[in-house]
Amino acid sequence: MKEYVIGDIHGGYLALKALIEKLSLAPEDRLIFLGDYVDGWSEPVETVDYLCELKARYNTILLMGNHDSLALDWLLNGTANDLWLSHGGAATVAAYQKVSENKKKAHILFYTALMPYYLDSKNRLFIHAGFTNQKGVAKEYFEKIFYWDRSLWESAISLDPRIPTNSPLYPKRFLCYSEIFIGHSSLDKIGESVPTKHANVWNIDTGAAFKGPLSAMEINTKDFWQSAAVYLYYPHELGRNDS
Ligand SMILES: [Mn+2]
Repeated sequence: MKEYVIGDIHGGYLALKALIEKLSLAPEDRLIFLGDYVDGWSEPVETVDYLCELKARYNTILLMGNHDSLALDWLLNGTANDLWLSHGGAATVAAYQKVSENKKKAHILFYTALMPYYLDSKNRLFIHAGFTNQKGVAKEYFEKIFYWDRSLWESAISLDPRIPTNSPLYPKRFLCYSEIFIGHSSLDKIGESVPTKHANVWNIDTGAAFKGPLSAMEINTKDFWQSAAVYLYYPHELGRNDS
């Protein structure tokens, strides 16, 4: 059985499809999606439909991203602030204006069922953004931290690699889990274009919303696969490069 973790998609359905085809999945394989399925490219609806198909065919874990949370809020309550609209939300609003009420209802069920995090039997944590509590996710007070936090990744990339794990200077929250897999903080911001590890934190977000590809990594072997840069599938669009 292979276990794949997949980074932030941001409405880039064509890239997701190309990536999944590269994996040549077997029926027993597991897929773990880190969230941010929407907000960016023009196909959030197709993306969610395809994720539902994958969920029906494979052992699939789907986590909540901050953009999915914002889209759900808009679908349920009509809440659309300017910041969300300018960070990809406008593409999501435009796409949902073309679909039936029944489809919207089905997608509301999809978003509502997304998990805040996933912890596997080997104490590996999967979470969209991060957490702040030194004792781990179960002790976190605010659920939204799980899909908005950037401090976990910031402390991982700024950690001096000479500091041993038993030092009082080593961030205690990293020690809660054998490995932590996140998206949310696009790797192109630190000049990387492939899944990247700092401390025991693996970041799989290779910037699909911007100029990067979409990535999948097999969590045991750390082999990875990528689509082409997502903007190449949407040559007439800007994605989130306009914001
Ligand atoms: Mn995010």
